[in-house]
Amino acid sequence: MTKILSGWFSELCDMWPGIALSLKYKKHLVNKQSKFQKIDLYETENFGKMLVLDDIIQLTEQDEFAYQEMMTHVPLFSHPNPENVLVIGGGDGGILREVAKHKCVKNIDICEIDEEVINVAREFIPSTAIGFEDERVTINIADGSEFIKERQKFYDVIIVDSSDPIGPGEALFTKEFYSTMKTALKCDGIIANQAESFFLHTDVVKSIMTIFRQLFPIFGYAAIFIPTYPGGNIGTGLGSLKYDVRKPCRTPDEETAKQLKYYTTEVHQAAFVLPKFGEVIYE
Ligand code: 4ZY
Repeated sequence: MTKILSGWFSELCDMWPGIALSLKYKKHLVNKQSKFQKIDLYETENFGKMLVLDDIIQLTEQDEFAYQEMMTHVPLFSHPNPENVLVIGGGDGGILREVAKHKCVKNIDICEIDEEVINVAREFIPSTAIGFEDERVTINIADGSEFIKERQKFYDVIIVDSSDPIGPGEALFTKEFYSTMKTALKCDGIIANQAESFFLHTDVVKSIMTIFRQLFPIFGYAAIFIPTYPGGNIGTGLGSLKYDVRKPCRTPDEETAKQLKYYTTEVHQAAFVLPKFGEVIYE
């Protein structure tokens, strides 16, 4: 763990050189090494529990809703009748919690490579781990690319909740990976991924959009505001075989709308509108 000040966690990473977000914490509750990565969990002063993998913040209880809602509801409300949904990664359970809000969904598979992340979430972050409790969820501890070999043309929506393209996460940002994922989508399927910040990681986002342009007739990037990700923003990349991901074709019912804190039909559409300089990701 890298610390600048005692009692503060500082996120130093070569992907965002010279800038580091720091959070003050009360307790360092978990510090373990799994087969795949270092797992830390903090009780912060102001952002609730914070999950950190290999020294990179994965979520805080205070603002995780922004990422989980947008990663989930942008692809799902763009599809008229999503029944089979796959989440790759997402071991904290937050995306599952959001997918489960769609009553039309019949089957939710999660494919997480590191069981220890699920165990830590279940023990310490019940607000996201509640996603595992939905009876439509099946947990698969496996490599995503291997898992989908037996699920060809099966999914309506695939959500890739990855960490950053450094170390093990790098494979989840390649054309090879998305070509493989495409084979598991139905002919009108939609894929969404963690697509980094258009502000800080323009080249990474541009590369994702280039891959999606080559594989999907419809594609785009929706920006998300979130204080505890690098630069205070992140985005989801969308690739779609049929439906226009920029215009939702369903809307949250009254009960679901009450549970949502970030996503609205208006936010869905507005998230695709980038500042002028951001449009470079489509060049
Ligand atoms: N899995 C979400 C996530 C996104 C970005 C970063 C870390 C985690 N940096």
